[in-house]
Amino acid sequence: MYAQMVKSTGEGVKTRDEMSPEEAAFQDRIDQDIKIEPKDWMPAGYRKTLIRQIGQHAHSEIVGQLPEGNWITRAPTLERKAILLAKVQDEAGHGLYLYAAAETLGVSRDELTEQLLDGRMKYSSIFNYPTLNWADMGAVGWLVDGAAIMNQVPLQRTSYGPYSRAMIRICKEESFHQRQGYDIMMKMAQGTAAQKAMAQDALNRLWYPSLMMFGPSDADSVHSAQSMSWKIKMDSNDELRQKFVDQTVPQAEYLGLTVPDENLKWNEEKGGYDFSQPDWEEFFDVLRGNGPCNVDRMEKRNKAWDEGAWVRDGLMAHAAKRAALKTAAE
Ligand code: BYC
Repeated sequence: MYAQMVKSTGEGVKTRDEMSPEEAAFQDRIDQDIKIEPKDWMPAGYRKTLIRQIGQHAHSEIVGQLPEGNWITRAPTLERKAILLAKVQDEAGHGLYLYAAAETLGVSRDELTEQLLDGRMKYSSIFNYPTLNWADMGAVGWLVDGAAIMNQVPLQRTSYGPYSRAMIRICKEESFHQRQGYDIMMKMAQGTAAQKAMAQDALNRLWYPSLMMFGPSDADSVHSAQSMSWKIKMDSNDELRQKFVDQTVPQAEYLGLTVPDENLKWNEEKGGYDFSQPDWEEFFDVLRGNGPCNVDRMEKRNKAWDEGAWVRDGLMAHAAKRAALKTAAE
């Protein structure tokens, strides 16, 4: 139902005949793979879609620090703690590159943050699920970062210059994140029976939420058609989900773990796996704020924002004083 509701708000893709000369020239540049830069003319819808997608992506990186940050103090060895700390710090960096990319479109980081905190902007559904034990750190790195890379590697070629350049660095770091997660899974899967059971349990709980990261099915995706014609998105939600399943199933087999899907089967004809879809009702319910951790995540972000107010105020006062001194000296 929610899918139908959001779908009805989607705008149709204009045909060439419906485009103004400016819009047609813009589409030509996109079709020729010429990057769009901040000072170039762009349709209002292109700017709006980018702000929504990049902003949502930035928020996901920042909120995504919470489920993993929760485990830094409980990592089993000093080495694992240092690796996890570095990964969580990387996510903060990703958020910052992405906020900076969004700022080139005329929206400030503070405005975006306020929209996240009052619920007007989304962040990835996956971060509304809890991380219950150490195996979840492995599964998050392997599956969640694995899904993130699957989505973000094509975005390195996205049409908006600052976004595509941010993606290049982010993807390099995500690749390390995915490897560290798989390494944790390997250790657990080859450990004691209890450790292997923890790894299997983490896979069982995080498999379907990871499939949801790619967004609703193509039939229910509101923005895909327009975003793909503007090359803001390079592949459809279902195409990326299929690639993710095809890449991840052999990795699970190598670990000796079982993907929790009775319908999972190699389909020779299509050259990929047949698999069960996630529970889309659950997905839309999480988007409405009813996931297991939505309330907690937003409380933590609001608290961090409120407690950081004195730092922002201090910086603004310092900047104002410097500006006043500069004016007085001129
Ligand atoms: N979660 O028309 P659709 C990461 C919303 S985390 C929440 O298909 P679109 C990482 C969608 O916004 C990964 N909402 O949308 C960080 C839309 O609602 P609105 C973050 C979702 O945008 C730390 C509605 O559903 N990656 O990297 O064309 C540690 C209809 O969907 C989700 C990105 O953000 C979802 N999963 O396609 C580890 C990548 N899916 O906005 C890892 C960039 C859909 O109209 N983003 N919705 O109210 C994208 O590629 C696209 O935005 C999506 C969705 C594929 C996610």
